[in-house]
Amino acid sequence: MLERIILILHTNITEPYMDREIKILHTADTHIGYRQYHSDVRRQDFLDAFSLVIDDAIEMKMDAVVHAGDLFDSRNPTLEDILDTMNILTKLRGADIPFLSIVGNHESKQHTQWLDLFQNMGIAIRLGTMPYDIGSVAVYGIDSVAKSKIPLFDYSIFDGAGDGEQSKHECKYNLVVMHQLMNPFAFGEWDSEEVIQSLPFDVHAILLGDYHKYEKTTVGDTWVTYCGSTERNSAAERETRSYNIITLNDSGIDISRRNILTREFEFIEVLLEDDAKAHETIFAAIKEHDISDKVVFVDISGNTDIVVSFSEVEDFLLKQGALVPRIRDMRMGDEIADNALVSVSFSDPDEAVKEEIKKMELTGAGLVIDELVRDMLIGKSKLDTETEIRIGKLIESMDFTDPIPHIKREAIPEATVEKSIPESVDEDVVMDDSDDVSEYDNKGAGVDVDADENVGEDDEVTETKAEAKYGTKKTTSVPKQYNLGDYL
Ligand SMILES: [Mn+2]
Repeated sequence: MLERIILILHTNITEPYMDREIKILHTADTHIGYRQYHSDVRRQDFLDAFSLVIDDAIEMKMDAVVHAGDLFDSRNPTLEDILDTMNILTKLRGADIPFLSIVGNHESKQHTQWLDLFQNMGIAIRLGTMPYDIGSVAVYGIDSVAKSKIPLFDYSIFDGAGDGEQSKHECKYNLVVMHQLMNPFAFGEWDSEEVIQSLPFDVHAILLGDYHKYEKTTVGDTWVTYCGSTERNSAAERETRSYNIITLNDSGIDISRRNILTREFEFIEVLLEDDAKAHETIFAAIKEHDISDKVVFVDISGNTDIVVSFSEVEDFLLKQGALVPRIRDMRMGDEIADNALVSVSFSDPDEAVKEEIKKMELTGAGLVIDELVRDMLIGKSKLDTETEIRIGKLIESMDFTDPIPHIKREAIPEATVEKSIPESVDEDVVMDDSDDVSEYDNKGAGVDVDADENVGEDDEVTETKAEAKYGTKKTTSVPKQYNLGDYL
């Protein structure tokens, strides 16, 4: 005890007094641009949650806002996402509150980061190895490090660029902002103790992002805390969302949590008994809840033989005012209905329809989409995702070295086969895959080519026949540019 008092006295004597108390708002994982459940309203919700946090920071006259990564949900946010974010950050700057941030795993680009753009515009500061001082508080940052690179992390980058910058530093408190899963929490991948021991300065608090749930603990004398995400990124994030207020003064560091009001998620559990009338039971259960404007999960358990039309339940939820209707068939295991491909089987009355569809001579992709649209087990809200997955698989399974996938090779005269392989095919495919995020857009475009694809096919047939007719003269012409749609 006496030792402790002496230590406190010692601390107060050798470390500088703070001329004022410092208050920092710690937030993270705002995931702006996330169109959860393909809903534009949910995209706006994520933006609104961030805006609300910034409004609070202004109202409470914070000395700084620290954002511990994943400002954006993707490394390629839309221009709308970027503009909306800029407007919020500009509002914060208008109140003279600095926005200090690091790069999270979701938004991380190859070289220059979105944060660099915002820093250039004067609406954000990218934290790093050189401290950013707020009064007597120094703030450092470490961008998200991939799990495999953690053992290789070089702490010497903090050695003050060799001129003893850090040792001259006279701040009372040093904070480190990171976007990682840290020990001592159970899910940890990087040891807080190691970080604290390895950095060439005392670490008084590690302010974290990445884990979306609020957590707070101490490692030795150092605080280690997650503020939690600002919106629910999944149904698993059931707790009220929050941010942290870090208060630093001469008597120490206090970390308190403040809740954020976000859109409500409602969970409705329905047990289907052996003799249950499925839909009546489910509708009755839904009616017991206020689901207006909420994201609603109906979790079905019980007898596996009872057939449920997901799209009918979805329609009912929408009619009752739900914003997003989600049905999870727990009988197939939690979340399976959300993710797994549902096997398609047509009952007898549908055979006639099937025959008619055959006559339409749809392509492979066309058939896949047709099946999905007709599948009663797939809710309307899941059509986009399912189509993406199925068409994606179709594309993966395709051999793009084959020049004309819809026509049997034997039909093409031998001599022209090699020459008719256009080099541009591979480039097209590579281009489509090179950009992770717009991949969806490209796939969407790919899906949308039904009308064009027969034309492309016909053109190719004509060309090939012409080549056969006119021999080598014709084959020197510019190779045809292929679109992904030509293959679908
Ligand atoms: Mn995140």
